[in-house]
Amino acid sequence: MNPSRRNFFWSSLTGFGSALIGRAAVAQDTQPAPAASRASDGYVPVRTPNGVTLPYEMKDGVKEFHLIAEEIEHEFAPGTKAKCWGYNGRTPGPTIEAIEGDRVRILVTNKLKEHTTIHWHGILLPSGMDGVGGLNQPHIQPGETYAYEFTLRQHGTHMYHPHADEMVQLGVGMMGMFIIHPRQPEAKLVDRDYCILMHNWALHPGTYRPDPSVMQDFDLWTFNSKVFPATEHLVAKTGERIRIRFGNLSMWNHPIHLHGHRFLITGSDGGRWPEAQWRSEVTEIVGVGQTRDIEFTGIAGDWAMHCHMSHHTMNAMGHDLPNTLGVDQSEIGMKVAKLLPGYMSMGENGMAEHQDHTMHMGGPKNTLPMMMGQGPFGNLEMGGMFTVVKIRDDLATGDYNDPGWYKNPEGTVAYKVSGPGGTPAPSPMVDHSQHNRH
Ligand SMILES: [Cu+2]
Repeated sequence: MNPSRRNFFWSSLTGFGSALIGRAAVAQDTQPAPAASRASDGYVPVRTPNGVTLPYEMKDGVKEFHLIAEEIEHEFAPGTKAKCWGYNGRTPGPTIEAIEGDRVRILVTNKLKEHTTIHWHGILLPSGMDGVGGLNQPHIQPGETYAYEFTLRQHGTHMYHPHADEMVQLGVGMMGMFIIHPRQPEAKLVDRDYCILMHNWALHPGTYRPDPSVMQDFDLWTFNSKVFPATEHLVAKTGERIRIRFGNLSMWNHPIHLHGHRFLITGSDGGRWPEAQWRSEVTEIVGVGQTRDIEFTGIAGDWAMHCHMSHHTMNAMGHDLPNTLGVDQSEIGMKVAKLLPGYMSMGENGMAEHQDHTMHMGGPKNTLPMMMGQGPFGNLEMGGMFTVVKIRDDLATGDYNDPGWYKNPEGTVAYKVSGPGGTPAPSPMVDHSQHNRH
């Protein structure tokens, strides 16, 4: 970014500069794919995978946003829909994005059948704007619109959610992210800026509404309310500096693990940390109610990024299965299947076979298979909080389109040496176009 140009935007919080930023935000909402360039925006707009950024209007120097709390139909992945609650037709609600020093007004219209409020999680503001129903304000009744208005006195990765009937309203999807860019240029600039809000859901097999009373035994673990393989892949160019901002409004802590890179933890809802506090990690726990920013330089490849709680990368499953590992069940399995069509136990040798079984065995209605996803080499056997970070040499700046699977350079794929399958096969992903040039 060009700091002098950016200073121009900061010095003109009303007027021309801000109007430009406002248009970019609207454009990003209607076409979520490309982020505008730094030069025209003053910052790299945050991209919310599977989501959108909330547009705003400049009104007398105030950025005015509008959130509508309402019931929605949400698809976690093709095959599972549910009646959830969210904002502006989606869960999570649109990402609010602004700059330190901005004055913001957020109108909140309640189209639910019970009262609600919004709490601006981690944001420094007057007590009466903090959104705890009964403590800081009267509840927003059905049909009412309230205005929250405050000046942003900080930067960082923040969240918003109701502070009214919290267990229910959060449990069925009401939440969003609130990103505040710093007023001064960051010492180390990023080229791509992603945000992912994590949640958990108890959508019992065969049902259509998430059960908000569940405390621990959740069925669906989501990045921006999607489960793999419906989670959007994160795309970047080799050598770019990438930031991913994680927020956690679920009921578990999530150790987020990125393959192929060492990343730095550079910030949180406390803003961007002083560089001396940055830590080098490959896994970082994002606790309940916390946010964490990670930054790294992209290395070419297809890299898994997922929660390391292994049940959190599975979709709906029963957790009270008898442990049949090492037990030959062929005879008993046939007997049970006669009584219970579609019966599937944990396998004798493991559960990997389940992804293939789901091709021919019907599960309960509106329920995803436990393991899903196809890669270039076969079944991924994943679900839930899993996605792929795709980093490519030949990507244009600001191009967020899915580049397809990585073409591994020759000699860089694990290969079979021996086994019952006969002659070792050559790597299926050799890039012959590259090979021919050598
Ligand atoms: Cu997790």
